Amino acid sequence: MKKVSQQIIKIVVLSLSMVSGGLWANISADITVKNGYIRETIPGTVISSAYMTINNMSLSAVKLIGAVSGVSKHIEIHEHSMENGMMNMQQRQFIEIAGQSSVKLQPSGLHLMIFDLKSPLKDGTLIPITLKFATHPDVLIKLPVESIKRKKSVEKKATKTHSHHH
Ligand SMILES: [Cu+2]
Repeated sequence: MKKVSQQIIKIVVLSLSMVSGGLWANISADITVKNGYIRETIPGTVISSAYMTINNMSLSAVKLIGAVSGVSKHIEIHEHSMENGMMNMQQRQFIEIAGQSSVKLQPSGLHLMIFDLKSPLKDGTLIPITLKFATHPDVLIKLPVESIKRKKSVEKKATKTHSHHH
């Protein structure tokens, strides 16, 4: 009887930690994606970029080797870097995420570059993206489209309020 109740508690704790992972937490067995978003398309352009934190909870390293989505036939892994005081953007073949660690894709750093958008991405919509790994099953995530303006106000709010774990 004691064993059973302990197991139930474990399950409850596990599901609680998933919920507290955030509204846009995307769960697979050992890879989670948090704080993801896609930039709203700037009028007159057909590109966008996606940002997120990819957490690898397994003991071994995983390699993100690409991404696919219905909104575009062409998504690349990119990295911004400073070279001789100039901002440079380079394509990367993969992003390695060491065991039990995470990698942050963020403005002015690593990002997914989305080319040739079939239609403009609108603020507030959710875009499915499939992340491809070298030695791990695909991870399907859904990222909200956010305008630069709204992203800034959300960040402001987040620093003001404490997060509550229910
Ligand atoms: Cu880029």
